[in-house]
Amino acid sequence: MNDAPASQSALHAAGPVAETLVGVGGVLVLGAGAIFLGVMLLLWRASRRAPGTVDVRRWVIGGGVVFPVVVLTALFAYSEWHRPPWRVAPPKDALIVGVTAHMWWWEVRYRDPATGAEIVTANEIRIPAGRPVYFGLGSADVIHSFWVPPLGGKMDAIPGRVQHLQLQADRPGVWRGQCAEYCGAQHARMALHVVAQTPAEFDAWLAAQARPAAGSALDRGREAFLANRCNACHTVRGVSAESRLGPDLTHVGSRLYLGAGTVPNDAAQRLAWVAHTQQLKPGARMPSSHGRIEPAALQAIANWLGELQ
Ligand code: HEC
Ligand SMILES: [Cu+2]
Repeated sequence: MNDAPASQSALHAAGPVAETLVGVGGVLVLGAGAIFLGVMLLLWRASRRAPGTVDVRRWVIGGGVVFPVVVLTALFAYSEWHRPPWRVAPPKDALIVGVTAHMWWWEVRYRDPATGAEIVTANEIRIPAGRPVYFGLGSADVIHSFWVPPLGGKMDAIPGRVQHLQLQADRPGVWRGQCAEYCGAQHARMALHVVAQTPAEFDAWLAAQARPAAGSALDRGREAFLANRCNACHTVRGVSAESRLGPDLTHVGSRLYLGAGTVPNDAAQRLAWVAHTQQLKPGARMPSSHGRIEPAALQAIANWLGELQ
């Protein structure tokens, strides 16, 4: 993985669905530009003609009715023809990923191909390059919208419904996505990252995610995590699985960012996130721990989170 900031540009397509959208968008922009120029030209000509010499009826019917009907019908047919596949059934070779939007983070679910067990993670979606990925999108609270512009289209996540979206990355890389439907105070900090890997790397990653948390029960950080009831909201498989109010932290140390793209996941930011959550992401549904948990225990928790690879 390189260190360049992950692209969120809809113009730099990294997969077939996004390429189609860029192509259709280009045709629409060129067509609109040509029509705009044509209208300006007519306006210029009209301004130079004497009043009363224009056949108004002909222009209103031709330019105001016939022309738009022909152009819009053609555009409709063209864009329908190129519409990305939003079919209800996933293609046979697709990877299926469940995504549930929360205020203001993304819960991500896979099936372990070996056991069929559910694997839960958050805010970072790893996918194998070159294979279609079929998303089932839901929401736990309000309407959100799932959008990773370099990889494909956008789809709303609506409470009480499962929506579908298919994306594909042509090559390994990291791309940024963003909630695209205003959903409250921290809508802007509701990003996600898609990491496309080679199929072998992806399989190894998925197998690692399926395992329970690493580390020993004697770890000070683990003790402090439980003693301070972080597990009232967070699951760490193999340690505590009481709640899913917050992101699953079983392998949080392996993720690129914390807080849905709010801070990079390094040692200093892990401590800062737990201590000063409300400063980094005001309104986030997790309390700051600064002043509530003594510094040594906080440091131990942050170190332990880093070890949850
Ligand atoms: C009241 C529920 C609640 C409690 C208690 C809580 N958290 Fe959280 N935590 C959340 C929520 C919700 C998020 C997601 C915040 C966001 O990004 O908007 C979160 C996010 C996180 C993240 C970032 C995960 C990621 O992948 O982005 C870490 C790490 C974390 N919490 C650690 C802790 C620790 C350590 C404690 C105990 C000191 C704790 N949390 C207590 C609800 C809680
Ligand atoms: Cu949003």
